[in-house]
Amino acid sequence: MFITPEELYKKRRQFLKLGVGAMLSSSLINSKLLALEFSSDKNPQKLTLTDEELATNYVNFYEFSTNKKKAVEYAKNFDVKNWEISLSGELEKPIKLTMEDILKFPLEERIYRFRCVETWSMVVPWIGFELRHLIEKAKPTSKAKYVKFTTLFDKEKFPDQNALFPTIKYPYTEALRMDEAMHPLTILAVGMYKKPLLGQNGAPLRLVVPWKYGFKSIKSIVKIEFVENEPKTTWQEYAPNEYGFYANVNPNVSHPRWSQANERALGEFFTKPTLMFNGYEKEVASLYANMDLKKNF
Ligand SMILES: Nc1nc2c(c(=O)[nH]1)N[C@H]1C(S)=C(S)[C@@H](COP(=O)(O)O)O[C@H]1N2
Ligand SMILES: [Mo]
Repeated sequence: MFITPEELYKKRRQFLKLGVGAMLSSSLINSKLLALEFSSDKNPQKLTLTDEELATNYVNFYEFSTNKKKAVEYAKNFDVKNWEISLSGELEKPIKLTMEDILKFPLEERIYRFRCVETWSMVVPWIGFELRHLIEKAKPTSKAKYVKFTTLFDKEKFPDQNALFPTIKYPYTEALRMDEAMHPLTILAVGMYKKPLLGQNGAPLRLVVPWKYGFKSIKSIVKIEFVENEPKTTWQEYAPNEYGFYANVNPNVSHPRWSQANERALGEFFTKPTLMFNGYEKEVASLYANMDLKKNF
C-alpha cells in the first residue's frame, strides 16, 4: 500500500491524540520523521553519502565501549524514554525540555562532512535543527559567553561508566563559544538517514558541528549550560597537549602523534586531502580571524 505524506500526517495526529505522555520519545521522533516533517537537503555540493550501514556501525561512544563493534552491540536497547534536557546557568530562568518540546523546532535535513580526529571521515544526512533556535528560546543573559553540553551519566545504561577504571572522566562534556553555537551550521540532531538516531549515534539528541573534529559533536545530551568562562572539556582535560578547546579541522596542524593532512572516507580505500575547516572555510573562517590557529588548536 502506498501512503501519502498527508495520510501519514493524519495518522500521526490521531496517534498523538491517543496520549503523548505514554509514547516513547523514539516513536514520537519516528512519527515526525515518517510524516516527512523536515525539509530535505538538495545537496548542491553533490557530496557522496556514506553508506548508512557504515555510519551506524563504525562509531565512537566511549560510555558504551572504546571498541567500536561493542559500542554498537551495547547500544542496542538504549532506552530514551522520558528523556529530559535541562537548560541552566546564565539565562533568564532554568528550563526543562522533553523530546516532545524539542521536536517542535523546525526540522531540517543537513548533509554534512564529518571528520574524526582519528582521520576517518564520512558524509551524513542528519535531521535536526539549528542550535541558535534553542538558544534564542532560552534567552541567555549578556554574561553567557560559552555553551556547555553534558552527556547522560547512568552507570546502568553505560558499561564504561560502571567500570572499575573508566576510560575517560564522565560525564562527557563539550562546549562552544557563543558565536560558534549561534552559527547556522551548528545543529542539534535527532535523526540521520531520515530515521531517528540510534543509540550508538547519540540518541535522542546530539550536537553536530561540521567544521570541528568529531569529538566536539557530543552525544545523548541531558544538560545545556550557559557560562561566562571557557569550560574545560573532557578531551582537553584528558590530554591538553593533544586536544584543544577549538578542535577546528585543520590539515596544517598535526596531532602530536599523527598528521591531520589526509583522511579516509568510510567505505573508500584511498585517502584524500583534508580540507581547511573540513570544507566550511567560507562559512566559518571569520569566526577565527584574529586567532593563531596553531596555538588555539
Ligand atoms: N558522549 C559522547 N559523545 C561523543 C563521543 C563519546 O565517546 N561520547 N565520541 C565523539 C567522537 S570521537 C566522534 S568521532 C563522534 C562520533 O559520532 P558517530 O559515532 O555518530 O559517528 O562522536 C563524538 N561524541
Ligand atoms: Mo572522533
